[in-house]
Amino acid sequence: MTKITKVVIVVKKLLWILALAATIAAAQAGELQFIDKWTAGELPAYGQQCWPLVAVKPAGLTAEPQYPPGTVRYASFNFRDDANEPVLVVAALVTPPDGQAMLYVDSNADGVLKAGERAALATPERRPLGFGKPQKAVWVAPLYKPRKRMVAFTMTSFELMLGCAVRGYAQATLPLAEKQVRAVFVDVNANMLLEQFRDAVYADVNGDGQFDGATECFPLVERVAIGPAAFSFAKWQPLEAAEWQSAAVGSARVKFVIGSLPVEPESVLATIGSLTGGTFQITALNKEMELPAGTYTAESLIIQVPGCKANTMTYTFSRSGLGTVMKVGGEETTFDLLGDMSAPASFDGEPRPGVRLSIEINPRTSTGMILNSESEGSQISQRSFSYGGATLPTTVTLIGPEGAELARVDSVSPACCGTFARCELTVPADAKPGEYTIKVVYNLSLLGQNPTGETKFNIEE
Ligand SMILES: [Ca+2]
Ligand SMILES: [Ca+2]
Ligand SMILES: [Ca+2]
Repeated sequence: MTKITKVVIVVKKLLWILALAATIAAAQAGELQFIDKWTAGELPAYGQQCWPLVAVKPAGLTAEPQYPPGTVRYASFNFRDDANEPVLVVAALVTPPDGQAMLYVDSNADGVLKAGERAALATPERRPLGFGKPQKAVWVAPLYKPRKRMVAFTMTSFELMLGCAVRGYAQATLPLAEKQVRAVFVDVNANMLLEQFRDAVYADVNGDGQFDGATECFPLVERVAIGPAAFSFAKWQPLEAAEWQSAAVGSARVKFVIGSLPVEPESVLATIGSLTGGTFQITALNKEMELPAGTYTAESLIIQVPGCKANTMTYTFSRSGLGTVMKVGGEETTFDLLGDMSAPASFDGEPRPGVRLSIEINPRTSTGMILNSESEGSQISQRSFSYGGATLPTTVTLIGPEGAELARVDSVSPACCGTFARCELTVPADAKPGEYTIKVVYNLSLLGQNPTGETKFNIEE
């Protein structure tokens, strides 16, 4: 980060502290010093979390006060400190047979709820703007870990969850063209960290002093394009010390490839999503195309390759969770849509000697997509079979504690290309206690890949 950027943030922080001092001076006597407004200018600038209310006492809660008579239910809130370590805060909601519920919050996160940690009912001006239904009670309580904060709580509509709102934002100025523009980084998920894919940046692009939620709000990703400029953010950072850098603007030429493909595909249709909005379609591999600078993910891929018996095999992938992202505008000029694939397996059933385990395999690309279907023939709808029948050379084996192969898949039905997603494996009746491994080698040789996966389980004495 440049010196100028740092100076701007420091100056802004000083201004903010001055503004805060004025607010504190105006606040009622006895008001905690860290009470802040729930807005940054016109912007409701707090994040929200919701956690289920449960009857079971949370682990880590070691002592409780003598509650008034009523039903006690608990919720645990997860915040993060500057090292991204979780800080759990427990709340107990006591509902008397008739009357207003009471909330206790472990403000100092020491695992001890004290009678003095009973949260106050919020006065109308202490309620975060737009938080909770107007007819519902809102409580406020201080939080000392991971940082001093005022936190508001309310029950969700169905009374099954406790919602929490934490004031969480950092102010900054961002250089857009020749102007300095006011910006606010908001901790949307209220965990006290600024994180990519979770939090947001508001920038007053048109300089009217307001933050327009539709056009001036940007998801916080590694590279955020705002108006004529772009900024990069770390994966996560403490909200209190939010930093950013200027990033490349404009567009760049990139090439989409599947490095493992042994042959020319018959056809390709890939959808690439930009993290700042919009999608692009790729219909050819190894061909340069121009994309606006930004961060992209592979959203889906349908690829047809020559199969055995002169048939065409169609493989369909779609996004499931995060994976490698593509950054256009940096050094990178190619993006492998599949990358190195893996074949994680999961199983149903209690692993015991003699038990038949039902195993599911989900071949996964390093770009965060899973293999949804493989079908034979040129029309996907024509002869689609979910992962085909089962046979070798995809192998699923059970490896014993001493490293010996103890079993192979039981249910096999031959299929041309030898791939499958589900199978059954029997744990030998004489299996000894120890650690066992289900080992998968998945056959995707038509795509030039043989992804593997391992799942371990223990058989107890
Ligand atoms: Ca406590
Ligand atoms: Ca956050
Ligand atoms: Ca504006």
